[in-house]
Amino acid sequence: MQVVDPPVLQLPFTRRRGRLPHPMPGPPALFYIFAAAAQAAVSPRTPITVTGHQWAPFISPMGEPFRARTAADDTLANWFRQADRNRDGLLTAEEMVADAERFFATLDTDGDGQIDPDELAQYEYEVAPDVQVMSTTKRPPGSPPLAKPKATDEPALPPSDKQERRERRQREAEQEASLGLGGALQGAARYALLDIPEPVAAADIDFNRAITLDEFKAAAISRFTLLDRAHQNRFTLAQLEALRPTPADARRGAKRDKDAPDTRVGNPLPPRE
Ligand SMILES: [Ca+2]
Ligand SMILES: [Ca+2]
Repeated sequence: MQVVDPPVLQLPFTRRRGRLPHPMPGPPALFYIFAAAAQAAVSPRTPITVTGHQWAPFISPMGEPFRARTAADDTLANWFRQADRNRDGLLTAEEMVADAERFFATLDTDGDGQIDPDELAQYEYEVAPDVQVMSTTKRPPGSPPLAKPKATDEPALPPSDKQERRERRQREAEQEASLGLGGALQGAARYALLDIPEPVAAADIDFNRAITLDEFKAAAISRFTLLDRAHQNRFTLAQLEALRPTPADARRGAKRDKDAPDTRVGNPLPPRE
């Protein structure tokens, strides 16, 4: 079964970065396909489709989502085993670069050697809508749904006031999230080992809104260095497991102790040459 996020919560990175090269419907106009209703949801204008997923994916250091098919699926291990090409249980920088190269080829759909803005939009809307900042944080595979929030003691409001208040909260939450306030992890960082909300766009070192293979490979090396905390030029799956964010880290609105050291690993941009 698939579930979708409320359309109003979609705040993709690409729309915030500037105008797209072709007209694209705003989030409220987007089509959301439920597995059961896929056949019915067809538009003659073929808008971009955002597909919701029930469970949290694992998002690889380069931004590739790995989704659980069953509650027992270990999505981090699935990525690790795929990237560990010689199957020695260790991931090296070379293997991580090779993995980045493979994923890059799937994103560069027109094969011109760079991820263009429209290909970036395709990544953010279709490949990994989970990276969108205001999308609802998914629960780990197999975990039970969260209990519904308790009814508050607030007096019942007329529908218009309620709506106004909801919209105001929504605006405040969006603003807080876009400013990185609140301490909760953002976008892909909720499901990843590194604190990089949009791992593909973050590889655009020269900010020209296109990501070349060289930029993507440089990002892979930089991210490998961040993950290689023991400085052994390799790491194991067990070492990565320890870096996974907990559901509490990922919860929107979760507050961090202001005096606590920030143990999240970030700094997504490789050094300039
Ligand atoms: Ca290996
Ligand atoms: Ca391209």
